[in-house]
Amino acid sequence: MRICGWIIRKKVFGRIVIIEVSGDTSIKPHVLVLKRDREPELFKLGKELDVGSAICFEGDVSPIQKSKRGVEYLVRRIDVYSTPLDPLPVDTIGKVPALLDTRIKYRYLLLRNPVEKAVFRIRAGIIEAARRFFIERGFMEVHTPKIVAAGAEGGATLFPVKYFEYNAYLSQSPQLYKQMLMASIPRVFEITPYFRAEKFNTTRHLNESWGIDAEQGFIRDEEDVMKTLEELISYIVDYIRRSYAEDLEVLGVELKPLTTPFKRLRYDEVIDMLSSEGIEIPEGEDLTDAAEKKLGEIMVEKGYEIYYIVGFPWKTTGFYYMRKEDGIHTGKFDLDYKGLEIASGGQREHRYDKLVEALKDKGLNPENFKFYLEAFKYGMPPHGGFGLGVERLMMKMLGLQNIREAIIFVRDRTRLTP
Ligand code: AMO
Repeated sequence: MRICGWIIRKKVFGRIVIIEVSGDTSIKPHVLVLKRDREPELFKLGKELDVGSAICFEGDVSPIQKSKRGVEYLVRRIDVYSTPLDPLPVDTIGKVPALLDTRIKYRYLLLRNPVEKAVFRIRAGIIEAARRFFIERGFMEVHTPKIVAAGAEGGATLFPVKYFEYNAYLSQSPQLYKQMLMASIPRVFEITPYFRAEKFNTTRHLNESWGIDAEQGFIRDEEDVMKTLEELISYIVDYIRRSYAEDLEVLGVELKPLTTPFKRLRYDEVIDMLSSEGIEIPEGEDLTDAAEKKLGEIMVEKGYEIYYIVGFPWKTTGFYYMRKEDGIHTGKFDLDYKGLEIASGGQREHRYDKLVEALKDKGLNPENFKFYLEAFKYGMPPHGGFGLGVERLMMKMLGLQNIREAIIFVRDRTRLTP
């Protein structure tokens, strides 16, 4: 057996050297036990090797297993490929805690630590699960442009890009494109970055975050979409519980399965609940972060960790949501998990004339959305979809306090490197 990785810990006890190697074949380290009397050459080499070195070893699982930290090996050969030029700037076994700033700067090194690695193995598992879920249900994976001429989620959060002689932006959301595809493919999904020029520095916002987006056609109303989303999330949670049990254990996370259907709360009901707690939401405004948090506390107390908020008033939503017959409410919903919005979506307006009216009503110029509107002229079915934030879902599944713990390379208000 030949295993490769990095030395994350080394201990010398008289005639024994114990080396822990973090590789990619297991979440826990491989423990190399080198004895002076048994393998004198390797013992000598082991004593000299620095923490941080990149090595490969050949050996077999030892018949005696004493270490609680990982599987012990009897070693026949060690090849050293690279040794650190400087002492490591962070502790890759996590004994010496580092400030968040340092952790973000050196996350690519910290990933040698099983705890850190588990977070991102689970992230990969979430993406893997989502892809399986959609494929099993006949959704087709698509890729839409990330350099765009118009945004769907409000002008203030667009990053401008110079595109030859044109003004362009980085895509905030695949919204317009996934809707246009409803003219030909009734079920699509995309796993995509969102670029948002939000200036605030919070524990729940990134300027480059990732979303799991879906759109489905021929729906009756937003309930069809909510069913897909709740099934997706419970599928992801089950998949991680089943396939990443060791990672959850390393993180000390007890991930509870979720039962569907999720609880539904009406927006108006939420406003009343918050009001009786002394939090007033001005008429027609979206929930603030503090209001969301408070609602989360109330709901967790009632036994609901995850719940929908439905029936958002038109005043609070994007232009593309379907207005209900009362003219006040819409088919927009949010999905909140322990007091944090992790997804939003809903039924869209698919009727050309109403959509043009909606753009104007929101003070947008239909001319800028011509390419999008065109798609609604040729047999657009009723449709809806959602965007689920990957990092926010991770925060709540794994109990991470800051969204920056859920992405390897962070893009926020002050970080453009590494
Ligand atoms: P929305 O703007 O609510 O909806 O975004 C969907 C989800 O994406 C995540 N998210 C973010 N996560 C971290 N930092 C950010 N700056 C950030 N912005 C968004 C959140 C949020 O719930 N087009 C619609 C979706 C749809 O209707 O299909 C949209 O983008 O988890």
